[in-house]
Amino acid sequence: MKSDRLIAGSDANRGYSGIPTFLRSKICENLDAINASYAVLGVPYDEGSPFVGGSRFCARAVREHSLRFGGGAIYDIENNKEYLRDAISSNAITDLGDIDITPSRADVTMDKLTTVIQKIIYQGILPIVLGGDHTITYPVVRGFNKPLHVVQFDAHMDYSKIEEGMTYTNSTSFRLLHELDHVKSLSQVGVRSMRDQKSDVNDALNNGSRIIKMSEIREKGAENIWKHMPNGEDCYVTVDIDAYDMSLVPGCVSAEPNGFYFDELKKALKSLNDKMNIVGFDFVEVNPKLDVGTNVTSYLGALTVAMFLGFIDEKKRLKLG
Ligand SMILES: [Mn+2]
Repeated sequence: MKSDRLIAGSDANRGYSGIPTFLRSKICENLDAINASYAVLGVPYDEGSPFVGGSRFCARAVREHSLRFGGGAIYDIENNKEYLRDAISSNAITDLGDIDITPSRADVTMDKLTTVIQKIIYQGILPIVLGGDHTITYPVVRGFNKPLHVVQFDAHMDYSKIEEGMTYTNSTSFRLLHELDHVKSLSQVGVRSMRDQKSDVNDALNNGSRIIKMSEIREKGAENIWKHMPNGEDCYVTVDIDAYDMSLVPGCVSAEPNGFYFDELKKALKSLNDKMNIVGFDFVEVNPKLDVGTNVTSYLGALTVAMFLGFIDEKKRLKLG
């Protein structure tokens, strides 16, 4: 360690110092010339939350807690692997900052989000989108121009009918997304909330959704739930923090019991990445204002995002040889 260093910059190794970009990646301000393999984008939007707002601070909190992974890699002692070391040192990850929210104009904000996603995709870069609430997944997936499968990790269906013109909410996102022509399939994993409506579940099933309940995950094992997915095809993944068990996520307004434990979600993400070609993912619904003092929910979010990106990056590097 250098002792003559004056400023904790991009090589800072203390979680509380430095400017919080995701994993201390470099900021890119020119959307039309992104020089990276992975682009992190924040969407500080929570106007789609019908109960307690505050998830607009999710992206910022996840970035902050990502700084706690010092040492230039994500190390997993379980398999003695370092993830993302080359990606971090070669600046393969960049941080685009946040969508410029237009308050009370969800239509405008979500159009901006779709436009930015299109720009990222056009350059062959994999987007990593940090919410915000779960509204954001529909405008993100709308920005993809090729057929893909969507996997949603969530305690809830988010499949409500559009009522009173409320298009962009976190409970309608997957009904809208499922109607997109290029969405080849929707898998809804970990759904268990007893606040969901039977009619919405029926609609999703009738539209071809594959709902994978916790009972099925525990019976088969989290790594054995993807038999219905066609090998190697493009897949977009969205992780709602409330997929995790209520006991793990005090900073989430919609937490539910009987959810994923960390090792289960880890296995599910790893095996999904092994089987499919992941073309992008988002992470949503941490509400730092509700969290406990240590902000464990934001930390779990940063860990989940960094870990999943690590799996994706490892597979890409192995392919390249
Ligand atoms: Mn959700």
